[in-house]
Amino acid sequence: MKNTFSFALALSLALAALASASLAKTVVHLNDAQGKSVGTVTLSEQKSGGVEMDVNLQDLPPGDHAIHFHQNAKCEAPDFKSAGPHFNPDGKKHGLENPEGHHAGDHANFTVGANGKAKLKTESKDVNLGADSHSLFSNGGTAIVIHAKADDQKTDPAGNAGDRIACGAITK
Ligand SMILES: [Cu+2]
Ligand SMILES: [Zn+2]
Repeated sequence: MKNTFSFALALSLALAALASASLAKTVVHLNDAQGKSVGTVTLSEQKSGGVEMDVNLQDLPPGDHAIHFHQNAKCEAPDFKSAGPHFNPDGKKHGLENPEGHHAGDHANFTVGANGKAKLKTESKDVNLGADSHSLFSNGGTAIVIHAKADDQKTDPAGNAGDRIACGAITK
């Protein structure tokens, strides 16, 4: 009887732990160079590994833009250089098409519509919200940076993507 109870308790604790692990989620608030909010990217850890990115941005220049995870959770306007280089726990080179790549922080370009808005769901398989070296919370956190131009996906170290026009810190 006592054993059955302990087993049931252990099972429910394990299930509760599993449920909370699968719900790891964080909302990243992005600001532009003038310090104005341009919306959010909500990150959700996926059971299959990787992180889903629910992008909800506004007041950005229309067209294709690079989006990356950068190394530091520091977004100091106006140039956002404080965010550092691309998140790169494996010491690789830049670009999804680079044979020596790619940084874990690299990502496909996204498009801002004529109305200045971007609403999409995308995913990065190279990062997580856990505790290992690929966690976006590593070393005090990382940042999402949006650039003025598209990423060419091969030029090291940053894909010729131009100025950093928006930034949001990723911290616990
Ligand atoms: Cu970048
Ligand atoms: Zn890169």
